[in-house]
Amino acid sequence: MNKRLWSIKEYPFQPEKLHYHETIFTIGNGYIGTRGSFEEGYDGDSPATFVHGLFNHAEGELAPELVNCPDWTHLNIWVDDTPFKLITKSPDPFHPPEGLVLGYERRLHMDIGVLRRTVLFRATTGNTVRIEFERFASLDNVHLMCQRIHVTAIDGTPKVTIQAVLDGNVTNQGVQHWGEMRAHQLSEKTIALTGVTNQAKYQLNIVSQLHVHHENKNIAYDFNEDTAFATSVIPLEKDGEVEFLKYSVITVDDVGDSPLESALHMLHEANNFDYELNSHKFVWQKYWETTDIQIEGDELAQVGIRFTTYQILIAAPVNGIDASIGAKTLSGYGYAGHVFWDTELFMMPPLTLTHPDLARNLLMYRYRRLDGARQKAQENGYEGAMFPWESTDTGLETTPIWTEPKPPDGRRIRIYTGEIEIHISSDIAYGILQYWRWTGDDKFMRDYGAEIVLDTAVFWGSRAEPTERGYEMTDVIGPDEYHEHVNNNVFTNRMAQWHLSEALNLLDWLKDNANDDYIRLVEQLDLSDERLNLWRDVIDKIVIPFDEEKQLHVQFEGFFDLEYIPVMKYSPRVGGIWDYLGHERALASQVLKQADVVMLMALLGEEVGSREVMLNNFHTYYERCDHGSSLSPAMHAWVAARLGLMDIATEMMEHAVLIDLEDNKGNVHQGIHGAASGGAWQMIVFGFCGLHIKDGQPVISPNLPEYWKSVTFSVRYHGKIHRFTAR
Ligand code: IFM
Repeated sequence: MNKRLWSIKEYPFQPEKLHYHETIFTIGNGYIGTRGSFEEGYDGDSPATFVHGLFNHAEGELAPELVNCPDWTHLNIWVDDTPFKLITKSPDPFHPPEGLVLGYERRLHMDIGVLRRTVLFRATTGNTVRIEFERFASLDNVHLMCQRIHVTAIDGTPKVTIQAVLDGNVTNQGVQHWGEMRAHQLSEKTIALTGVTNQAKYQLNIVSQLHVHHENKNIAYDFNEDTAFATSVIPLEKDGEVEFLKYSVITVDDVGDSPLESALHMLHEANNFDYELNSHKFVWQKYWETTDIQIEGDELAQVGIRFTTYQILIAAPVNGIDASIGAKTLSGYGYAGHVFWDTELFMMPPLTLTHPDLARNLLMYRYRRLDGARQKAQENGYEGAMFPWESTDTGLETTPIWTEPKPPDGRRIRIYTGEIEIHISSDIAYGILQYWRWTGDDKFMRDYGAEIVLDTAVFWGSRAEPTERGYEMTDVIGPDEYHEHVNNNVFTNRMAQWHLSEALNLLDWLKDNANDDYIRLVEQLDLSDERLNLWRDVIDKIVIPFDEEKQLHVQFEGFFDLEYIPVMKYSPRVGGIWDYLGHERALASQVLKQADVVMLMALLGEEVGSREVMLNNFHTYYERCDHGSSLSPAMHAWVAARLGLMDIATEMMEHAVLIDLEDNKGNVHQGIHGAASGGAWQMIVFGFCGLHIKDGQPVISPNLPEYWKSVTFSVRYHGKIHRFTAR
């Protein structure tokens, strides 16, 4: 295995990119995500551990957010009496430094989900040690987190002190979500914290043990109200070595009847680092067996796609965890951990096609929140289920209605997406139908999926406005969020039309194949003949704006009356064109934030129109799009590759696959762009390799970038693994 193509490295230490690396080096296991902050801390750092589903709405805040939990990685270290910190040069040239870092390397091993760091450190005494850090969040037991710290005396006979810390004094960048936080000693060797969030009342337990592999091992325990310490002091001989192990277990009040006891039990079971590491590696191997894409001829894209896929895999909740993946995964504070359409249309498809159990879990998250969607529909005067634009643990709409105040004048911008960005209900239906098509999981469809697809179809039937032109949907926001309060957005209307017709097909299938479920759902959702006729009428007559003369779709009515701005002129640039033109002007122009009509072509392919229409659509919207959203480049690459526009496809691919590694949106410090990560996988598999189902079998029709020699990947279709090599 070529390590270079399976890992991300920081060498030497780059303090100016501290927050970027904290995000990039996130580890996780589908239950927790922990940013790559240093064990010993660093001035201005932003450590965070998020647990799936642990949201809280603190008083005075605009919306609930994922709660930052106590940092299980935290360690204080001294060599002799010099605190171990990453100081790379002496602050005062005339005095010896207080400890000096002589060497540093950090590497994320994506093949096995392990973060390692090696530091060569000289204490004020002149004694020098090499410290090797290793951490992982076990994929074998997702409640378990393991650390190994190996210290070797390089020069002299240093005394090494390690203090394992559980510090309950944590906030979300100043916002307090913890109502109570208590440190305690749980058993002779176990330090523990128990916290309860101040609004949602989730109880979190985190328990840790420090183990020392050395003949002189000794550990002292100490506690104050919200912090617990386990401290060990080891005098090393010349060339001596010591290994410290810290095991931590996190449970929320979701594990059995007694989460604290479960935590303690799991902690007692974990006492062999190599055994835990091997069990963890074994699951990773299974993950990669089907998910990995091998690109021959492009090492940059190879590392890029492994990185984006790794990010999806560490964020995907494993079975039994009632959560979905937020827009920034579990890697940062961005979007407060909220779940958007990013999940079903961007992050889920790679899972649907490679690890359908993980995809199913995401769909179950939506199923369990159907009542929230029904409540939203009702509150807005509609029928059926209308999913929230931003979702958290409750399933209610949680989109904030204002942005945070922006400097310099503290202005806030009104956010309307929670009220009128309604396409998410079709996006979820698309995710379900795609899951069904690829897995053949009829049982899921009968028991859960159909209810979602049908009740969201009920919503569309009630949302479509009958007018003399047919049916319209006014006052919406499409995927391109630069344009608010628009009428008849093509993406929204066309996806609703597609959704309704899929719902009718599904009903036919249920009638023939699962009649009991058909009868149950018809009754429960009131799928009367009258309602189904309404759906048929909407399908026939919904307004899909189209310019007959130019043979192209019009993103929404009146779009081409807006100011035309040649977006390409403003390149190269990092952010969206908003940053240059300002909010008002961008809103009043034809500049698009992201793929909208292009996205529709990615999802529905040739159903959207003839090749001529597809090409007209692509060229028209591509030159107007500023990719202000990270969701955009991969979708453009996908569609361009299908249309054979290889220069554009290749350029967009390079942008998409390195969005986070190259920080080409400039905001990686806020977290990974989960949708862009999932989009990158789809861009390669569906776009460049042209994977599709033909005559009941998956097949490819590749159009690769010129310098790619081949792409190899696997997918599961109806339970069977198919391996493809595209050239
Ligand atoms: O869901 C996206 C949206 O399409 C664009 N703004 C960011 C959201 C979260 O990623």
